[in-house]
Amino acid sequence: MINIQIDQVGYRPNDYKTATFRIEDTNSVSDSVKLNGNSGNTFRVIDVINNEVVFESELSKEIKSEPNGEVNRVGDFSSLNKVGKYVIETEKYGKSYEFEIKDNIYEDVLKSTLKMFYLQRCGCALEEKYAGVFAHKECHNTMARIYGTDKYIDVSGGWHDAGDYGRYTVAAAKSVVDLMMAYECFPDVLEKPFDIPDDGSNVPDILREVKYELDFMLKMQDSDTGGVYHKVTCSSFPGFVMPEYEKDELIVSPVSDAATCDFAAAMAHAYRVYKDLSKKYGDGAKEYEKAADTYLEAANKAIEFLLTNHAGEFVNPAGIVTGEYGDTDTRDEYFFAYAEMFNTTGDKKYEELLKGMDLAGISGDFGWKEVGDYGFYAYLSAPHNKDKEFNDRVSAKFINEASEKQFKYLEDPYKSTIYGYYYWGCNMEVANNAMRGILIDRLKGTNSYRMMAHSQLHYLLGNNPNSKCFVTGFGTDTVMHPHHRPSAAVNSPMPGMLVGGAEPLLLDDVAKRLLNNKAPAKCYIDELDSYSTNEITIYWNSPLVFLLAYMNE
Ligand code: G3I
Ligand code: 9MR
Ligand code: ZN
Repeated sequence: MINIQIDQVGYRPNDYKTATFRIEDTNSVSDSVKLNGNSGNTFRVIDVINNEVVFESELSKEIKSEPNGEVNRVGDFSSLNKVGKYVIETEKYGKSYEFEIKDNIYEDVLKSTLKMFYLQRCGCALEEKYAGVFAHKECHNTMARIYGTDKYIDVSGGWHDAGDYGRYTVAAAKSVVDLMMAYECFPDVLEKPFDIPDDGSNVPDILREVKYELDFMLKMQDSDTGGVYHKVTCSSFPGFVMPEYEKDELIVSPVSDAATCDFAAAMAHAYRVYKDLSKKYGDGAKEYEKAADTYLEAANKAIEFLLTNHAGEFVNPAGIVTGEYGDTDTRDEYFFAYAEMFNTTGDKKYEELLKGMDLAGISGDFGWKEVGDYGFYAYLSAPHNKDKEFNDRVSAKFINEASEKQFKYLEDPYKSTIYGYYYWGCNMEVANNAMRGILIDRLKGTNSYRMMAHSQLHYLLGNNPNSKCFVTGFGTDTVMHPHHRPSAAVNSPMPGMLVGGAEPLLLDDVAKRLLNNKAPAKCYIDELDSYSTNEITIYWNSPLVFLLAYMNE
């Protein structure tokens, strides 16, 4: 067992770098272990090429950590900024995995987490040249039946949501908005290609890939009312087959308010990103600019629906058992929609709608369910004249919630912002929290979330109590059995996917069987059937892309 955890992908020379030492495993009463060894309050970093000690420093005092089920110490080696290959060592706690310090260390993992979206494409064939063993024939291209009717529509395209092949509007919206924000914040980094089929347009791969999803989303809008269908799936999940073998009837589930709001928000945002692309990328981008107009029209139609109708909360209709993505509180979704519309159009009418909402009741976060932070950021970053008093209130709300999260990270020996609060897909929140900090720093022109952002990435890439690099294809102890149908079908993990992480409620049979008695942060298992801890999704990857783009700046 490795008792010294580090970022297994490595560090850039000037990154914030801490290693976490497990000195006692108090995980459960029955398997409590006291690690042996002699005293030693220091740790050393050894250059593995010439076996020299290049750094030595004090360990922190002991920290008893209930959520991790451990007693830990922490070693800070941020000031070691020499490029090289290293291992951390102590007499007492053994060795870490080897790791590198290098410029551009996160280049490949960024490329791979972006390529993941292409590999999740639905409705088209994936060529071997780009997809390797994940190549497949066209999938899910039949007309889809609108639930409860005998009307069929074309909703082909987009990305498979996760380990399953459903396509869900609220999940899609989060993913595209994260990726667009990443491009807006770090265009130079994200203009780099990531090996997807060319279209001769000179538009960056990331925007071409996002358009693939946006164009699918357009098809999910009911052309009569402007309302947006919640999802398209078969009635239940298939076995572990490649996507073209899921051949059951596709069913479009009813329109929901959440889907319509998130759709309006994403489309309004997309208009800003796509409208002027030919200035930067030449005439080949004209077609993208045309799409931008379509996105704004679609957003307007969705808003019309929202102002005059209520589709209500989504619950799975009888007979449909795929992911529900239900939400009982859609105030944050409305806020998101109106704020993005305000940012895009500058129309005061949207600011009035926002001001008419009770801010205190709007839940923050960058989730599929809680989307308030997207709304807050869209409002705060809007380039128009704003109501100063309201702007201050939104600003306070966005920033106060962030500082609570930053505080938690300082307490955790593994420096994670989700310390003591793990749930299905919580690795997303790790990336989300970093993204929020980075966005706040950009709004304020500060650099106060730098260390927090760095350590969130280090947590995801190996500095966690599971000793696991949570991104497939990377790290020394990497995820091998994600709950992901294509990976299971070809018996090899598709690279570049972030898994969900610890879920102490033990919500699948494998977790119930194997994680019983584990400390909350250790309720993770690299098993195919553990969908509550080891699945992947497009909207867990998307904030990670944002964070990695920042780390590649
Ligand atoms: O909203 C509550 C929050 O108030 C509470 O503090 C927290 C702590 O447990 O839980 C929150 O609810 C969680 C909810 O997600 C929102 O985050 C539930 O516990 C949790 O069980 C629920 O998990 C969702 C899961 O579906 C089951 O519904 C995941 O977020 C969501 O990512 C996942 O999505 C599935 C799709 O349905 C199907 N496709 C795969 C995808 C990934 O597993
Ligand atoms: O594969 C499904 C995954 O995408 C979902 O997140 C999860 C929860 O809805 O369900 C998975 O499907 C399982 C189903 O719920 C129960 N029978 C076994 C299925 C595959 O593991
Ligand atoms: Zn498909």
